[in-house]
Amino acid sequence: MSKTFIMIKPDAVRNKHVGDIIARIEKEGFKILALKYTKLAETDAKEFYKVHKERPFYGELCKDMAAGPIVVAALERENAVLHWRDVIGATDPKEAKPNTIRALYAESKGANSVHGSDSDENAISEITFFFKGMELVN
Ligand code: IDP
Ligand code: MG
Repeated sequence: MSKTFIMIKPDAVRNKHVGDIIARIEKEGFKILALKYTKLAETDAKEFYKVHKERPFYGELCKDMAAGPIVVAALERENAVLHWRDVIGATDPKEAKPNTIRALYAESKGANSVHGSDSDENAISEITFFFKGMELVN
């Protein structure tokens, strides 16, 4: 078993896809270890996405991520990081495979509905970023 961190981004919350995406999480066999509805301050978005700070879209990305409420969760499953990346699809919804979350719900490459950790190591640090001091359910 391994863990991943996922976020339902402001565009998907605004477009009322929270229920669909949580249903998909359960259908894909993930166990929910922690779940929170919250909103990022722009400074927190900058910290969360700091690996992208040299990229041209960084400013817009951080503004968009702080533009409205989000849902964040820590999930557990066999091969959690890679399985969730498969379920969400390519960054650009135009390139995402049919029935992936981004193909179904994303508005654009920036407003692409969901986040998923890219490694086991980043999963742990992203879970800590949002759930520090909180015991994960087991
Ligand atoms: P990922 O979310 O598929 O892992 P990353 O390359 O890690 O993609 O980029 C982080 C986020 O930055 C993306 O999910 C998307 O919201 C945004 N982003 C990435 N590339 C672009 C772009 O070319 N234009 C606008 N936003 C982008
Ligand atoms: Mg990424």
